[in-house]
Amino acid sequence: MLMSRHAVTLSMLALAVAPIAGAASIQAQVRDAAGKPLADAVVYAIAGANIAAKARKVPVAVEQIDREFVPYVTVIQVGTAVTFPNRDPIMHHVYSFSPAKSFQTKLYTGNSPEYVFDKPGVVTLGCNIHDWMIGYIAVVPTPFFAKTDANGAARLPDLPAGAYDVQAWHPHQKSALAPERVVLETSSSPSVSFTIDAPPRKPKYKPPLDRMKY
Ligand SMILES: [Cu+2]
Repeated sequence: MLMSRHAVTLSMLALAVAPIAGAASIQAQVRDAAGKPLADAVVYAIAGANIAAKARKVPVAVEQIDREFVPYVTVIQVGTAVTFPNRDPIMHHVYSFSPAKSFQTKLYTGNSPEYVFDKPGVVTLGCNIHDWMIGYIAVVPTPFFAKTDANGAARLPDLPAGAYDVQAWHPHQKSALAPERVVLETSSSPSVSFTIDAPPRKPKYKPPLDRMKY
């Protein structure tokens, strides 16, 4: 009697943890044309039709710090809300003319309004006051995304088994890449690598702060 009750409890526990234990992941390595690790590349996986994908729409902030957008590259799922907090003691005027999301927040300090990015695509951010300020938001139609670190590495965790098209993008890329087809077994963790011909950022002239009007 006691043993069978114990057995039931254990099997229920096994069921409850099964989806996490069985999840797969993808390790991505991105390099530039010279073979060097490429940071700030976006890697995302488009799931096959029969894969249940939970939305990942945690609101994000793209800050302005020391007259730069931080982070330089942001990746979000379509439908995510974004704010643009200005942490500087001077005003910024953030805008985008990109088709995926066009908006502007006129001269302000502190918090900005919240904008929902409801279309996939690349959004280029600028500031009307500070010509050199530039940032990017990649709006992707999937909850499975990551950004490469300084070693050019990115990991897509907690993926249900199935087929995916894995895509890489970088704001400096000279041409678009073809996706890599990856078929994930339960608990597997395959690696994919991408080479993106993306020259380093060439920052525009940024005048010293004491010469600025704003
Ligand atoms: Cu500015």
